[in-house]
Amino acid sequence: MNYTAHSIAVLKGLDPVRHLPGMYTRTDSPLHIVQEMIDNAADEALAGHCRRIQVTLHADRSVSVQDDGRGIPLEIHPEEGVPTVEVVFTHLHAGGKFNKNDGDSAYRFSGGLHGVGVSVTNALSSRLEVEVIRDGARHRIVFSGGKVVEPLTQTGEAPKRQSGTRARAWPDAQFFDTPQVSPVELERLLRSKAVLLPGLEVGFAIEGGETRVWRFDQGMQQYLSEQIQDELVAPMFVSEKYAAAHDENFPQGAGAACALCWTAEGALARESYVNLIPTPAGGTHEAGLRQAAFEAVKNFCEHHALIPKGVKLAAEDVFSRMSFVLSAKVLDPSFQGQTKERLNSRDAMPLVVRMLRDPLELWLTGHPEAAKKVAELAIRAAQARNRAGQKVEKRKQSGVAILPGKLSDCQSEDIRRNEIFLVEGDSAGGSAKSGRDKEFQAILPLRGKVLNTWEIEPGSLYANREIHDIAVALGIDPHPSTANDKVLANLRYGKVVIMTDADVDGSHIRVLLCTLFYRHFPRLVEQGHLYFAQPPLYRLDVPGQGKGRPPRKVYALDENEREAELDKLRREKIRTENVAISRFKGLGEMNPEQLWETTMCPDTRRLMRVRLPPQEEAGPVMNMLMARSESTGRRVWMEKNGALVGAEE
Ligand code: 0RA
Repeated sequence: MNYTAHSIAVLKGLDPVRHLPGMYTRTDSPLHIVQEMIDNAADEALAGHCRRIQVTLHADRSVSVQDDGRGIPLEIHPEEGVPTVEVVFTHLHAGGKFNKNDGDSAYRFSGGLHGVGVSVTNALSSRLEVEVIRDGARHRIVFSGGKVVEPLTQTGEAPKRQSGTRARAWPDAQFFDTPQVSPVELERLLRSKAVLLPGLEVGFAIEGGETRVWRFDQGMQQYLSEQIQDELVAPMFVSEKYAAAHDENFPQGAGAACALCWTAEGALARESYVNLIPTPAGGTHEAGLRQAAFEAVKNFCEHHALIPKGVKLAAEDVFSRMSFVLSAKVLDPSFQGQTKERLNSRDAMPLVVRMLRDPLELWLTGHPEAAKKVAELAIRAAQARNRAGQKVEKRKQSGVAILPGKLSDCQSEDIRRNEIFLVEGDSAGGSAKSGRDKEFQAILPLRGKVLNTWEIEPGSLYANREIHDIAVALGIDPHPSTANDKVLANLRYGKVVIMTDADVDGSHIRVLLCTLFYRHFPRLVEQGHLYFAQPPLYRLDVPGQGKGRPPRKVYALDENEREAELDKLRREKIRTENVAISRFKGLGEMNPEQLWETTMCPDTRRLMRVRLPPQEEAGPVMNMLMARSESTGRRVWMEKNGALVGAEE
């Protein structure tokens, strides 16, 4: 454990959790604090010590979770001077203390929605009882509101070989929107644990009601077969692969398991997990699966010359009829979205690609007849997509003037999918041009500062070359805010992305572009077509680590991410004193591949969509910011607030 005195002081008590529960868990229902208890038991199963987990929803709304694992350790904790079981339930982050740094420990990949552990459950419960059986005895400790009310005592004998833990929590209704744990959600969660831990028996009982037991000896393969009603195009593919010690790119044990299949029709079944935690909103691991499947099928098609002339396969063509269960193991996963149900750890994408692409390609090659059926399905999807694209192509060409010379346009005709990046400066424009996917991404480099158009008459806008080029590239004309959506009929890109440096000049250009769109192309913003790219703020230069581990660069979006990345490096036993951290100055500092991966690739970038507040609120603020007569004080405001308020993609 590498806790400094400072972090112990900060992390110790549970009062902060009771003060601001929303910072530590979801508070819509107690499900998530119950989930923490279940995750603990599941982690014990993951470590191979537990065969059965029993969960009971009691009539008084308390929930108990029982496992036959080793039993939470009881010995006095060397630093805290109280029994370890007490530490587990009373210290934030205690979950991380189970040897997360030890390369062999299964707990390295343990879940915990926010990694805060079961102490949060305790803090938000009016009562919590824990019984531990181990070393031939039964023991019990009881808490209330996170504080010990009955210290650890031995309550009886037990057979020598018996062991396990039972925790029963009474979630405190005052912290939750509803006091009730939804049995349906609980069931789904428990079933998923059984799916992901083959052979584990998971029981669920509602006191005075029904009981259920799940057990999947064939794990996700069995589960996926049960979910799919329709005929498979090819037999199911199943694979599991994890990084070995001293892997060049990934920490030991990181990797993925999956079962996948294709059906020509009917409902799809898609589920993904990270460290056994459900990710209903997908994320970077699913993006990796999609990429892996795409590359494997595409390579197979190319080797067998299956693709008809004029057809170009896209990832979506391969993915759209694919059902899967994906279980990724990622060190220190980070989640995104209001409900934290989407994985956004950047390295999960290349990780899953690495672990699944080659096995799938090998499998396709080994089952050529089945693989050809999959290929045909994807090719048909591509042809259908191309037909749909041709309809809009007409639109794309009609009435558009000659495109500006410095525009590097994309190839696709699929307007909804196409994107244009408005890039500050020619050098960044050059990187973006080589880094992009020219299939659907266009680049328009902008030279210097854009004109402040707040007080420019619509009629004289085009006198400015830059603005003329932007309008022509986008295929739309300036319009008043009262215009209807027909003014967007010839829009050539579904996403218009402003990509500027993360410095003062960059944010100034961002503001000027926002002003242009807000004032003169309001329907574009209203319809949600305008975005900001978010280039990373920090670069970490990690020196080479001896045999086979070359130096590498890691990017972090902000301070939080920077600290999380440093943590991860420490876990990989890399001395972070030798990691040079630089604050990023401009897009031009990144090479094209890095720019692609961090800022442009749809699966790994962070885009922010620009949203419009109602006109009557935004108007006066914009005037304050942009009118010539209002110059004082606004530069400061702009540097602080950037531009219009955005929300994540
Ligand atoms: C770390 C070490 C050991 C047990 C556990 C964790 C453990 C935690 C929980 C939480 C719920 N059920 C659990 N079961 C086990 C045991 C280490 C040892 O005995 O050597």
